[in-house]
Amino acid sequence: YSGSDLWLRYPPISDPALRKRYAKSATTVIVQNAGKNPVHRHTRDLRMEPGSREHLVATSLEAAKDELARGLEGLLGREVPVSTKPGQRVPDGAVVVGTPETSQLVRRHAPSEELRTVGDEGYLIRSVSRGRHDFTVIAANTEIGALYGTFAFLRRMQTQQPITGLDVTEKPRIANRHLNYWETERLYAGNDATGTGGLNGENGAVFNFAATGESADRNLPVILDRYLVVARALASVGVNGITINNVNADNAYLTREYVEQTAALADALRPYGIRVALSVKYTAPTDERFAPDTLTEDQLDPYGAEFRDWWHRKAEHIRDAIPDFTGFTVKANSEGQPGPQDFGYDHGDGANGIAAALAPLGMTVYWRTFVYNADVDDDRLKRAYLEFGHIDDEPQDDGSTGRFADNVFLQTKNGPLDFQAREPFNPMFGRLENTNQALELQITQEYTGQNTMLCYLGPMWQEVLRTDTYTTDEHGELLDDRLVGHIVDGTAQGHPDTAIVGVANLGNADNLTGHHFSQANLFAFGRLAWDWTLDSERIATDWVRMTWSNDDRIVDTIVRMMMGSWEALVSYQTPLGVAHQFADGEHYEPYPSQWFMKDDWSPVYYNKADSAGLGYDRSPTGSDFTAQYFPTLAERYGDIESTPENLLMWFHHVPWDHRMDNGRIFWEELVYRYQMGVQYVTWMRETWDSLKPSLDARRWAEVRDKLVQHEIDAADWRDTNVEYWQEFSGREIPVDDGPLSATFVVNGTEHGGFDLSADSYRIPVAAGGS
Ligand code: BDP
Repeated sequence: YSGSDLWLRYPPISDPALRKRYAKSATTVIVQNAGKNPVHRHTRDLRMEPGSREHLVATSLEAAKDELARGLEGLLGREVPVSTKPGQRVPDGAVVVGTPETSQLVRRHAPSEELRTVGDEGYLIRSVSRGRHDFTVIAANTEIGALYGTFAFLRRMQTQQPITGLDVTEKPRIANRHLNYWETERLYAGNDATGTGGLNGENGAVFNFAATGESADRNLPVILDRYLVVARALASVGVNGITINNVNADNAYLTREYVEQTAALADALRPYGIRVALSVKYTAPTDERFAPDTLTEDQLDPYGAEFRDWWHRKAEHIRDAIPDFTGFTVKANSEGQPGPQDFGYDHGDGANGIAAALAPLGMTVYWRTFVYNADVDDDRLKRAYLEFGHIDDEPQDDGSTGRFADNVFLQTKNGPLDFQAREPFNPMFGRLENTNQALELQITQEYTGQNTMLCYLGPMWQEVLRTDTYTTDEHGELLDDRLVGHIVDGTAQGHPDTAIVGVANLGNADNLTGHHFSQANLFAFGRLAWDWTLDSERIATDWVRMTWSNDDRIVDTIVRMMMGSWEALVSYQTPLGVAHQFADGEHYEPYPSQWFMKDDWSPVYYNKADSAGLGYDRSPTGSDFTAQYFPTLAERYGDIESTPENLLMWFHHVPWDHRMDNGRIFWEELVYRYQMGVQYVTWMRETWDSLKPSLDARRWAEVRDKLVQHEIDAADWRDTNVEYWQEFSGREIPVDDGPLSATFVVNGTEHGGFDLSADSYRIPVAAGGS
């Protein structure tokens, strides 16, 4: 088995008693009027690749019906009759899916006052008894809500929970749950790059219209099986949008030819509730390929009619092909991308200019805040707040505060640097109060082991979302419910529109993400985007049950591997708050001694290693970045004694003999952390070996190969760093009195004697963390 179905594999339930119980409660599928309201389709001749397994659906209810049929057949090991007729009789054990509009059974059995509470995307699942008949109703106000409910019902079976006595109501906490899709530029998901060029002339992208050699026939794209697997999987966790091209945008995506292609993709994704957006370059209006419809640089005035009309025309053209197009993602004045500052305007002017062009079309601008400039700042981390904070604070003529338009989201990475394995949260969350903010997380593992290292990111996102911003009001009083999650879900600041964005990791590998365990990160992103209060271990457990096995022993073992894997990676790559120690370019290997092109692209800029110690002083004695946080955290992070140890070097230049909480000196703890991290990987490899008899051969072997390489590369991180730090610390490699079962080599000398007992492997998961 290749893993190509992600978590929607539906293998037969092996426990016969359970299978029988489930079969009794899932005898028939009833989805009345499933094909009644076909979603818009722009491309007349949308078709699947020859010999494909999936087929195109025209409505979300059809998708729900097909999914139930597919899922039940797989799980129960037999076909289950499906009915779409508007008949009255509900057989015992039926599963009824629909909306009040499509189904009189839903009208009868799903109380409308309850349905009202679940909104546009929520659902209720309820067990109903009528005389001798028991059945299940999955009801929603919209077809997409009904599809989400269907996946939730199937998930209960996939994870072997009860499907009787149900009274479930669910709705998402965040409205826009989007992916940004980067694989077109960087192939972190380890895709097969040997295929033919795709839409964008790149290899390895999940959406690759030319993959079947039909490039001559570009306006009649073929939908590959995997697009629909991805669409189903994303719908199953509630992802409802995707920006399909890289943030370093290519204007080609705005040409007629590309829009046609994108429209075909949008047609295929639409029944699954997934809407499409595009990344654009701020200066696109000057691109010659749009001639004669181009502007001069002088006309790039975001308040001018030419600029706004140009963007309006482009958006309108896209809207004609993609009526539910969501809008544009913009990376401006960031890493060499052009932006309003090049023409004497600021981010507010630029974002609002495009937003004004989109507003009449109901579209949104996702304006990224990933800006930095080491030439003007002593600390790159300060830039975003310096450029965006004052615009958010600006008094307006109408008496309101904040200049950004209502249809602008500022899209901000979780941490102030750049998707490092551990960062404190970005102070933009909380500090900005009057602007819609989208949280950007990186699902693709650019800095977290790419497709080689097993690193489950659920605990990291949980840590970010549950971190307290310690927001105070104008009198300096602490406010309740000001975790990062409350800012993002709109409850803290009363924003009506909310968004979370994951930089996705989908490619054309058989298993779609390169590493089988990277699938878990996509799954976890979707679940947390839907409900950020979910526990990452619960999510991991669901994923393992849906993907690998329902055997409790196996589930426990794999979940245990996953839960410590992120903290382990932090430990062997960048422990105790040191960051960005990567070799230039591909961001996988260590190179702590490197100076690369620019200060703030260089490991030495971040580690500041010297004979006194290690780490970046961002306290009031250093760059004073800490002042961007609210007072409680500014104080806590400003003082080395109160800074959480996992962020020590983020905020301080830590003396080599600084005393840690456990009594060790900093140097010893540092080396110990590197070693612990590697030991965890060794433990994962050994543990995985023990699962060989219990798992399917191909996937087991593929993960085993990854773990072997993972262990080698983790040891390289440890040795390279410890060796380099030792040049500055001048101290011996510490050992302790534990049983000797592993050694490591630094400067040609073997070191060992760390406590390798099982407990030391269990790196605690820091929930609530920084
Ligand atoms: C960095 C990536 C780069 C992205 C950039 C961004 O290395 O490819 O373009 O982030 O977020 O981490 O814009």
